[in-house]
Amino acid sequence: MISKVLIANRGEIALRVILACKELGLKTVAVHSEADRDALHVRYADHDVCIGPALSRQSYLSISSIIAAAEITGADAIHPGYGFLAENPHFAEIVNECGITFIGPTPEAIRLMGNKAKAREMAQKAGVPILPGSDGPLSSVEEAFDVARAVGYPVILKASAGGGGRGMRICGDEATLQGAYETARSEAERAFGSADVYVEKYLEHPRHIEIQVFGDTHGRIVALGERDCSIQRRHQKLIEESPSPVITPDLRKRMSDAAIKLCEAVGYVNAGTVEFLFQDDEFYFMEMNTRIQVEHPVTEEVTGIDLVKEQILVAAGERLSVPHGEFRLRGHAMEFRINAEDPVTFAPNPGKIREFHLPGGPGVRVDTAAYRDYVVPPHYDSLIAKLILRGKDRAETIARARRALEQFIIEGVKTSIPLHRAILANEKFVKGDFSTRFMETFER
Ligand code: MV4
Repeated sequence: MISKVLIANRGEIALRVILACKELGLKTVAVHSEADRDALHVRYADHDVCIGPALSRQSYLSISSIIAAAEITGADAIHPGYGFLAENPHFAEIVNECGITFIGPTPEAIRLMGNKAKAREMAQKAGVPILPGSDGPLSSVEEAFDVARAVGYPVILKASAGGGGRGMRICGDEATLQGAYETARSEAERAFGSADVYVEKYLEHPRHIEIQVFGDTHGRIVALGERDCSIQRRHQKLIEESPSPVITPDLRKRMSDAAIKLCEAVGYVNAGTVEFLFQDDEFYFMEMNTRIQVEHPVTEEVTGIDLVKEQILVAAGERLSVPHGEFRLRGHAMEFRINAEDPVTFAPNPGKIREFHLPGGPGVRVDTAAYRDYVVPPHYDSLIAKLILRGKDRAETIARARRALEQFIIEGVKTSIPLHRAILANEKFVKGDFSTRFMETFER
């Protein structure tokens, strides 16, 4: 069993995990940097340990400091949240070797899925549809030419060790591919420590649809519906929703079966997400994330499952609480990421929050660790709140989103609230008619 959980994270997700622990009757340990002394996750935890200076590398990314904090406080489990060390297989391995329960998948699963070329190969072997492209990493530019000629231009070069949009290159013809190949390799080497790149057919206007999956240590794996995350800018998601306006029950079933097949192939346990590109009624495996995601509340709202509590219980060896048999999504949910940033340039806008008033009422949930007079530090990502709405259908959810964004008062820092209001006034968004390129042409 687990009795004391250290949360190796900060911000809203650290608080989210603490709340789950409290409901399970578990003790909590917050770790924090020197910049986060006044953070809410520190206030709400039973114990807190300062693990280093503001800089992430010296605090939230410092494996030795975090392990030391766990040893000192007697924590018997560590929840990594998202970002920071959440998908670092080395960290998961060390946690396990110290006799501490890592609340997440095995280091092997994290490592396998962290290699995007390998993940693609495993997906193909498991019978999951992938886009036509190279078999594993490319060994020469000539091989890239051969594959591109076979699948047809445009193609996309991706770093094997990349992911989340980093280290990608779209090539419309052979000349572009010639130039991009070496640049992509050297960039990948510098950014990820591996020059491996692979190539696949490029889709011009896909939607980003991801399936929430969950495995327990008794060999059961379930799929908990999809999230449509197509509304994003510069690979930062802005709005996520479930169900997707374009996914039929038949497609949901087929995508879920595909996601489960991949999980079975890697012996997946705990929470995960299988990402797909969706275009012209076909879906293709993109990558798998081996963590709880920022947008997990959207799934919680339509399934009624507390995914974070489930993560802890499954890590403690319990069976999934999800009932067997027919599975349905109930109503509709959307999440709006509220960042402390300039709504036009998207540049981070840290500083003191002078006024902070949360929306409430039916169907409204806000996941945040911010408060009035809180100073948003410049050292970390700019997410200060997630506004989550639930409704009986998409129309009611949108109506709630509009009024909740009107009700939300944040002063002192610029936020993405005005941008969200503008998106909610866009006819195509309201119709559900969009792709991942929506923001490229979005005009306010
Ligand atoms: C693609 C693609 C089109 N075709 N792959 C971006 C994030 C990374 N996970 C992979 N990405 C993409 N891969 C092929 N073959 C388009 C994207 C993409 C994208 C995907 C999901 C959400 C937003 C996106 C924005 C730009 C590009």
